[in-house]
Amino acid sequence: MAKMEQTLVIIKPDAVQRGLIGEIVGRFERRGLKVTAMRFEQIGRDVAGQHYAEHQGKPFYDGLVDYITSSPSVLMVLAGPGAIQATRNTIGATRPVEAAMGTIRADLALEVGRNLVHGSDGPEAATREIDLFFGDGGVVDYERSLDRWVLE
Ligand code: IDP
Ligand code: MG
Repeated sequence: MAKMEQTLVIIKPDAVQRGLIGEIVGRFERRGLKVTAMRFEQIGRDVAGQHYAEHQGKPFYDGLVDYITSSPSVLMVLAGPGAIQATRNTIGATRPVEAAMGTIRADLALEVGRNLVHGSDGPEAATREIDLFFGDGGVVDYERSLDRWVLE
């Protein structure tokens, strides 16, 4: 079995406004990923700046912060074997027109600046992002009774 991991997902403001929360959460759930934290919140500019620090100075940065803070998001932690890569693959490539069919971005989005969902891009980012959004608590460790049918 791949290494057990946790990853941070943001269902971004465009997905919330378009009524796609259930569709997106459902895809992660059906894949077998376990929800270990979930919160509904409008992200502030300060936290957005910390979250997207690696993109500071890029031409799209100001627009990105405007976008992610424009309306509420759903913040989630997902757990499972290889959860970071599994989540990224479920989301699809950054540019929706280049994303593989069957991914969230290919199926439901067109523009890079309206690409619906965020997933941590590696173990270091996952740790940092989970701490940024859930450092004060909210991640719940629990047994899921169906796990023996999902995990070897
Ligand atoms: P990722 O979300 O697939 O990890 P990143 O390269 O980390 O992609 O970029 C973070 C977010 O910034 C993207 O999801 C997208 O919303 C936005 N973004 C990235 N590149 C562009 C761009 O060229 N124009 C507008 N927005 C962009
Ligand atoms: Mg990224």
